[in-house]
Amino acid sequence: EYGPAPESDAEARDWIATRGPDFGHFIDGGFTDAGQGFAAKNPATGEEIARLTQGSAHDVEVAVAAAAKAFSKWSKLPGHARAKYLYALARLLQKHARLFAVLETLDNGKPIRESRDIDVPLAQRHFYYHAGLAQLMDSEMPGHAPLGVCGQIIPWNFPLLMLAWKIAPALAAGNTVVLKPAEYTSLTALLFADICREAGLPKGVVNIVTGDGATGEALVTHPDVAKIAFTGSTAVGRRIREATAGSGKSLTLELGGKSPYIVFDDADIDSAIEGLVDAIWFNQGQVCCAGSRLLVQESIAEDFHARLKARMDKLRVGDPLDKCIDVGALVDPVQHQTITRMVEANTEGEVYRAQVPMPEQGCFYPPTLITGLSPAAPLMQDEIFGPVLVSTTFRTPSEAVELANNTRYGLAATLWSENLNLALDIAPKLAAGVVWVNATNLFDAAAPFGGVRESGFGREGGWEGLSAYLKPKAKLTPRKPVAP
Ligand code: TXE
Repeated sequence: EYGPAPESDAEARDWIATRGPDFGHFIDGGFTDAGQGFAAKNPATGEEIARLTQGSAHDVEVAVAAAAKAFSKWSKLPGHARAKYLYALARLLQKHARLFAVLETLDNGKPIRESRDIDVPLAQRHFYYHAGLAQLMDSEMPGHAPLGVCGQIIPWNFPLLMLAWKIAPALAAGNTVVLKPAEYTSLTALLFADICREAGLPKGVVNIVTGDGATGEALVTHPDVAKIAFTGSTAVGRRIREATAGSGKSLTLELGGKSPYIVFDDADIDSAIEGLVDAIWFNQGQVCCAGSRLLVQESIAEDFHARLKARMDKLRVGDPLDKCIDVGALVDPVQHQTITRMVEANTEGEVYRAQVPMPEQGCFYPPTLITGLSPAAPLMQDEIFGPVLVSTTFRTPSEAVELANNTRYGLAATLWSENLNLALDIAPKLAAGVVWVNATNLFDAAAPFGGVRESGFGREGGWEGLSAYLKPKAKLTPRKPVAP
């Protein structure tokens, strides 16, 4: 038994108080005055912690103009010169790691263990990796040119990490950016603006405009934006695709998922259950590639579910700043209502909620398992984006593949088996951008991440991710006629 181990939020609150608590946008290397806007809330308590400015079309206009001006110089720097700035940003993310982690947890509600050990270190790694690519680019990718001003729209589930996934490759490739963070979680993006200044990044290379969907739309439709990189819901992704059709803008979309988590009867059950804790309760299940659909072989299903329930009853739900907590708060009451509504509308199967103490206030939802659903049940098909795992059974490997692919999504898949031949046979048959075998939720800056079907298109990470920020440019010079 451990007692609570709270992480201090004093430094983060100091930062909010001195830099805010009313925040403007970061445009052309400086912060604008705060304007009309909305509250940043701590979802674990409902407390208002800062106020953010709603970005207008005019704000987007000014930010795009700053980025366009900066592009003329930034894009001409040799790769190794851009790398210097990316290394500086990576080091500053390291230097201020604790502040970033606590601020993220305050703003988003995710357990400090995750922001400290996963979000912030992966964001650092993304900048280090892309600094390396920037250095190599000139020799490895001659004949490629940056696109121009990139509009980047990110979600609230991994605010800093998604910023890193967007900004690092764009800058490495020689583009400049206007980034719009999600309205629920903008604070670490504004702290990142601070470190852009500390790194001496030239003005206008990174601009951050806060606001909601309307601000995002102004960015999407701006004629001087050469590329839109979006991570978020499939519905908004579709709108963006329609809005940019025929505009000549490049587009990458990283959207929702309903990723299968397949457990064969010969799997290492303890590891498969521990993997599920990561797959569906990591970040309260608010993960695009969450293993949210459990497919377990019929012969072991009863035992597996019993052991899973026992494990669920050991999850600790509560104050995200407590270092011992496994499951924190959902990002916002709106998400809480959506999840509650979806689960209440379900008429099939059996619902099991973890038998754990729940905080009395704040945006918390208990870890939940729903067994015995038919493949067509809405909860088997629709992304819940919360700590709710749905489960069904299969008899044969081919039935497992059929069930796994019975979805409109295709972001990730996980399979557990001790039979290497079986794993090698099944993995390529799964419609997914990534397949994890006897592991789950593994990411690397060098590994291209992205989906198929309604999970989107384009990749982030690795050379593929960098290429999405470049255009091939053929240079043909006339040859002198050769004497016969
Ligand atoms: O997402 P939105 P929401 C899924 C998940 C979740 C659901 C709704 O299922 O429950 O989406 O979440 C900006 N033009 N995912 O409503 O609206 C918005 O301001 C341009 C999966 O929060 O897609 C924010 O910055 N931009 C997902 C970003 O889009 C617009 C992560 C994402 O918000 C816009 C998040 C518009 N018309 C949600 N409307 C994942 N793939 O990880 C909104 N935005």
